[in-house]
Amino acid sequence: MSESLLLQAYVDGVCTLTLNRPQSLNSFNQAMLGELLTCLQKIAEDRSVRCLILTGQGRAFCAGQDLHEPRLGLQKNQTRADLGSVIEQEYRPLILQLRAMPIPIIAAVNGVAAGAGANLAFACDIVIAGQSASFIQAFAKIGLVPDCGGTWFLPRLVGRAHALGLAWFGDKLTAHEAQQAGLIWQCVEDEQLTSTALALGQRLAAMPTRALVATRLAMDQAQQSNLAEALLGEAKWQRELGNANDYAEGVNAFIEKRSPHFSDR
Ligand code: T3D
Repeated sequence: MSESLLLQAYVDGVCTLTLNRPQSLNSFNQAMLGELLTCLQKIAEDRSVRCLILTGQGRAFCAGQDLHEPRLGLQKNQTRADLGSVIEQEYRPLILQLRAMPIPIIAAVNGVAAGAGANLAFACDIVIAGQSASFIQAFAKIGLVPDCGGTWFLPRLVGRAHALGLAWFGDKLTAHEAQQAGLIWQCVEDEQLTSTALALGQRLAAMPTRALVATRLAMDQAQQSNLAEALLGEAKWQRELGNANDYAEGVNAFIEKRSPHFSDR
């Protein structure tokens, strides 16, 4: 029986998904792309899951597209795949699904994250990495532009000058450098990565999920708007959240000097 390309574990409302092609540094083949998308869609519907952690099996997080995959047609005399279609039909839905998840998402980057693998991590809400992890915008080295949202995420995370440098030179950025550059939230000891990710996941799972997700959406929308529009956007979110159970629960818990129990999603 073939082993699953995606391992799943559940603890206290936190789901951990582990990319499981360690022999190819968890690079994406068509099957793993499909499995990940389907799994995200199921998790989005599962109200018992309040936080998602994405990580990799073995010594890598994800090395991007599997460059050995026969369907790319890179062998002599083969017909080349239309990469535009691969991106449109497989990677784009995956990134959009991640960004639309109704729960917070943590990338626990356990090793090298290259190409689409790096930008998969940057599509997550909080990125933490083990000290021996690294990030590589590998695209220019093989004659491509950053995909999986790299052209959108990188300038927003580190500004145009840094983003272009990262994309053109494709140099390896250590986890520590990535943290210094503001690309990721936290760099931790390798041995602490799993426990830190789970602790953050449990903390987020106990928080008001709808407000966390609304914050992600409001920030993304504010990037496209002027201040007046952003203020209106905030009013729209507060109107909606102010009518939700979690707001009343949070305020009541404060007044009654007890821990809140949030349940909205
Ligand atoms: O193409 C499309 O459909 C469009 C979509 C594009 C999205 C993309 O992601 S483009 C970018 C693709 N990824 C890369 O270009 C990264 C290629 N890999 C590397 O540069 C290096 O492997 C790493 C920097 C990630 C790690 O280096 P290192 O020295 O630690 O390991 P290694 O020896 O290079 O690799 C170990 C094994 O993993 C090796 O297999 P082997 O020789 O032991 O049997 C290697 O072939 C395999 N591997 C690593 N990356 C990939 C891969 N196999 C398939 N695809 C990979 N991307």
